[in-house]
Amino acid sequence: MKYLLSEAQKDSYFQKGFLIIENLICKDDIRRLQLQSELIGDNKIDHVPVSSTQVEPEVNIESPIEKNLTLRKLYAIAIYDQIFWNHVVNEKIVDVISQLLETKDIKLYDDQLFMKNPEVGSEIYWHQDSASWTDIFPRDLITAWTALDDFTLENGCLKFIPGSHRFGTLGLDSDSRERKMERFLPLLKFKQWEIEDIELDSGSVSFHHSLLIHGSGKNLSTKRRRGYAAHYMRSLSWKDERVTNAPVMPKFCQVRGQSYENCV
Ligand SMILES: O=C(O)CCC(=O)C(=O)O
Repeated sequence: MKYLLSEAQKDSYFQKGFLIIENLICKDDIRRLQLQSELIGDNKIDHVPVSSTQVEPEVNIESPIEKNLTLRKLYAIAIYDQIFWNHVVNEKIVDVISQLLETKDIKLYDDQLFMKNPEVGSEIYWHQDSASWTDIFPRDLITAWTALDDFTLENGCLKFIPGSHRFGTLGLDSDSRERKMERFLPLLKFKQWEIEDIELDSGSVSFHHSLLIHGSGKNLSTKRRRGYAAHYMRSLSWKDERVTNAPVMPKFCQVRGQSYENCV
């Protein structure tokens, strides 16, 4: 193992549902990811298919904003792009995941590059990731979320509700915003549900549990706020085929260790 967590870091993750490691990724690697995200975001390379792109929901088609600035996010890109795949298998990140999941057998569930463009970069409302990834059990996947830019309150940094992962699945992702409010708001009123804003320097990585309630603000700055989220799970996780509302995913890729029969 290249990167060993202290007992205090592990305890903090289990208590709070997230762990921040500052400056985990070296400047050269971040620069490479920044350049590649601009090329992909500006549609200058063609190995990432259009099916991997999602446009901001509230963008007016008549708007004078250039098309590449309307991109909300790209997903499932590491399977097409070597630079992002190299990041997914970055030893330091996978070492952390391995210690937090307490296994050496790890697969990638999915990955997402959040572009959060200026002006149109929208808020991401409170949610739990496992409420969308309904068919994967156990519901303890971990997202390694790498800051490609500096993250501030102004440009819409991540927001976490520490400890919320310990309360199970609290609302389905398909719930309306009002319904989610109904479910989450009573929780937010307790003192222990204070919101933590996660301001980060580029190169820092935030690891969060798939049941942690989180979101991010609107981008009120004049520049893109790019964050790359890779979602990891145990190779021993299983997919419940009876679940009908789960996203259709490409084949899950092995990141470290081995795979198991009848598992993901
Ligand atoms: O980057 C963001 O703004 C939100 C990220 C997020 O919700 C996630 O990675 O699960």
